[in-house]
Amino acid sequence: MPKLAIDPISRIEGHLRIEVQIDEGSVKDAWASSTMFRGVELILKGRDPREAWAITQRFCGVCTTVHAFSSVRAVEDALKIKIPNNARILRNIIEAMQFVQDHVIHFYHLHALDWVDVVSALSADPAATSKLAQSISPWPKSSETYFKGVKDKLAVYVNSGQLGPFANAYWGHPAYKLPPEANLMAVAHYLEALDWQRDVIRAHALLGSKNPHLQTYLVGGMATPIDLNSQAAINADTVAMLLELFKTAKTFVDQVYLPDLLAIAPFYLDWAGIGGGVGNFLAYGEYPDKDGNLYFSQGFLLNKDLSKVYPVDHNKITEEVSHSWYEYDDESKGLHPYDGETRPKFTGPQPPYDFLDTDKKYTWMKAPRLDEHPMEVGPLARMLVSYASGQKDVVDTVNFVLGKLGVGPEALFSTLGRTAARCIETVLLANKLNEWTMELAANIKAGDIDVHEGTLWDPETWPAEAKGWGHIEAPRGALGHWIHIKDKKILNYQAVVPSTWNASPRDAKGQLGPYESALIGTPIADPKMPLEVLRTVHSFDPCIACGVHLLDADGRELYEVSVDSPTIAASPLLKFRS
Ligand code: NFE
Ligand code: MG
Repeated sequence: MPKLAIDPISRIEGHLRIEVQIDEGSVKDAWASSTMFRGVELILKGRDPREAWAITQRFCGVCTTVHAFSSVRAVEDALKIKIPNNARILRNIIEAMQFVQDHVIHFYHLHALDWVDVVSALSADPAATSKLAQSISPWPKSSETYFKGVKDKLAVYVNSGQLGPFANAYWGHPAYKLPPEANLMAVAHYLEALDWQRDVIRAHALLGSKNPHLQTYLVGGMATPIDLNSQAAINADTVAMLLELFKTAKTFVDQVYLPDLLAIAPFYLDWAGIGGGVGNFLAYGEYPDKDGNLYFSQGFLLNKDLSKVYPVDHNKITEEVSHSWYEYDDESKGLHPYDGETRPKFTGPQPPYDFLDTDKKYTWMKAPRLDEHPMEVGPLARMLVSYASGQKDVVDTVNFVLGKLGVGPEALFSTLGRTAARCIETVLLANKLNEWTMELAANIKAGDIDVHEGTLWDPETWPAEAKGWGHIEAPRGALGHWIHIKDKKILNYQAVVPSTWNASPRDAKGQLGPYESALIGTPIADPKMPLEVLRTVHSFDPCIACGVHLLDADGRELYEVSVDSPTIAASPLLKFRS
């Protein structure tokens, strides 16, 4: 059977290689390989647990904030610290703003061009595009003149041969189905979203001094002071600016992102039957209210069965390495993150090579499992777990979208379902931003300006040894950090992140990971232009930087990296000393 390798898959963070076996026009087998290797966790050992967030946040520059939150929560769990109400609200606001920005960027800048043919937009009629845009949304940038301007700008790119962000795509591929006017409208929104995301993320600068990598996290709460009489603290002006930014955020989500999804999806309803994947879905849940109830539910589903939500027991989470470039003493089973080991051992081919030896080890991703099940995590997992749990906002919004598309809940188990779920949760969180900011303002008005629990800050108050689990929902899914503290220092630290779950390779039992499983059955019109593979892989929003990291318990020097790489597929160039 012919095999095909796509390396690197672009429009993602980091380096991902996908190998597929194609027969009779569809994918028969698939392998996901992270070709990138990093070493951030290495420097955590021996450090003060209170500063781990500042280092772990650097796992990734795309999902900023999430590794900081997971880290402070892991320490808080270990030391039994309860954070003040205002800190909870500030965390919800920062995290939800991260989701809203990240999901819009994903839809327009990382995923839309799998569905939108930019070159076709050049044959659009601006008047008809205006009519289309006005028929689906009250968004004001919709005149004929406006769309003519966008078309002219695009023509300059294309005619000069300098496609910029629109280079390296399969323009004209038969799997593109949108009429030219829908393509032009989507290209206009692609460009608008670039400006929008830069503007609205100023909310992070207000609450965290900068973006990415906010600076106001703190074990025990937040380091953002609240003081109505200070210009250097959260005050009435800050609240007013946040509300204004969140209005801008919500308007774009409601009037551009959601209408675009609903306008584009009907042309691709066949993708509601493609890309279902492992069918098991895990969500840790997120966004606690003042009583600790989560806005998005926690739980897991098995075999696409929405009738039963199972409770999550983190003690049943393991990581396996039977197909990963690491060593365990016994590779027939996984290790819980508290006992986690990361002993890299690269055994892949040296370049140049055509294909990886996928019967053996073939990736830098470990294989996380929950009670030995591979799990999909991310927006679809969150929406399904909340939907199956009866969370009203989720049920209503999911049903609204399904109704508009004329499909049932079974359509969610697909590439299109994954992309729709991301939009649905963005709509919900864009609403909550305003609500949580008003909740914060009401607390401040009532005289509650507490943001940090200080009594357990002093390491002298800590037990000699403690372990903790910090979890959060990151934009790409369930994220956990596990910390083992001994004598006030970090003894062991492991992160099991969303893209590790989704980009997981096979395990010792031969069970495929979510990307791999989702690719099977994908139709391929032309193996030389595997657009369809990109659609399904991108629907997960891969981030390889997050998914690969390393901890060497002994602090040994582990590897040398050759910098004269002829390609950006780095792993075959790694040379190990030990
Ligand atoms: Ni680097 Fe991340 C998110 C985390 S993905 S993007 O969302 O954690 O694995
Ligand atoms: Mg890890």
